[in-house]
Amino acid sequence: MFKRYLAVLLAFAALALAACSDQKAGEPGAETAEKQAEEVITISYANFPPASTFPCIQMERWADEVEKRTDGRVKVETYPGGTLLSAKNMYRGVLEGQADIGCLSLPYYPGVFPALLSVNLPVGFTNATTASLTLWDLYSKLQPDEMKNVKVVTTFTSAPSNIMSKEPVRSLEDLQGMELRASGALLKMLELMGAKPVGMPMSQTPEALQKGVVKGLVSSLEVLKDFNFAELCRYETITNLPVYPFAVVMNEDRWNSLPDDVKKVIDDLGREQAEWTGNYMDAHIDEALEWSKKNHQIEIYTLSKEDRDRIAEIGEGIVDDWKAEAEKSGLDADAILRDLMAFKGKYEERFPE
Ligand code: 3IO
Repeated sequence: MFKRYLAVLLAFAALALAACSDQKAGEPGAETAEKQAEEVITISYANFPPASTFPCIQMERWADEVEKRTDGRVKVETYPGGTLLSAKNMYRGVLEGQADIGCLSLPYYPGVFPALLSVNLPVGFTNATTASLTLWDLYSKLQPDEMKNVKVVTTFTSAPSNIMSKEPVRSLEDLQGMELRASGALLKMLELMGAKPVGMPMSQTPEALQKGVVKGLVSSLEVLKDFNFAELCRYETITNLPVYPFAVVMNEDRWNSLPDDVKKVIDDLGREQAEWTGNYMDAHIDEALEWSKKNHQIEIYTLSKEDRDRIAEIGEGIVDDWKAEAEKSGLDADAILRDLMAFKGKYEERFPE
């Protein structure tokens, strides 16, 4: 009896020893590296507008590309429509790690991103591809302090902004006192043009239009289809006002925790994604306008030379205001504008209107 007990005990001891020595015998790094390679890394990505809109279309494209290029080792969980973070909570939520990645419309954060908000100025961008690549190049060159607490994954912009309204705006005269939703530099511009600008994120605009809090909005025209704004805003006025710059940012600790090969996949995608999104936006605007004409019989107006000159004059003042603000933040505003215009010029040649 005792002998048998001893035998079992010895067998267990032998097994335990074998297990120990096994672990010691193996190369210590190899097993963990192998495990890491098998482990799926899940990254959460928050976005504020509905899934059908361009910031979310580009998010799904980026997620697919990252999953493909890492052979499925990275899984990106996307949260459109403010289901994880709302427009105004996005930046804080990423800094605090509630989401790994978040999509920021920079004009929603006055004073927070002074250098990159130069791309929100009335400098005459004619398409989203040019503006998106200009923003990416400007970010890459400046590496501004305002982004030092996050990893910038990509950047892009909307297309130039135009007026979409419930009542026709055929001239600046028609605009007087009209409540229009906008954000960023457009607020001051619209005020000087005689409108009554109301600042709010795009995600709150459908309700504001429904309730009559605003009589229209100022943004890129693809929203006529993607939010079905064409139903309420049948009148569109071409103004070629500023684009909205966006940055997709990642929590810095989360970024630092990623393996080098995954970091490389994400880094390699940054500029490509900016161009992809610009292309998507520019093509989608044409499609959305066709759809809106067909389904809601929208009317499109252009302004007189006189009104356009007046808007250009107002725009110069807006640039001066930004310069003063940027200099207060310790930035070399003239140098930033010079870089911005140089990148813009380069891409305009490659992507003419
Ligand atoms: C925008 C924002 C969210 C969804 C679709 C959009 N199209 C253009 C914009 C830019 C804009 O107006 C904004 O508020 O960021």
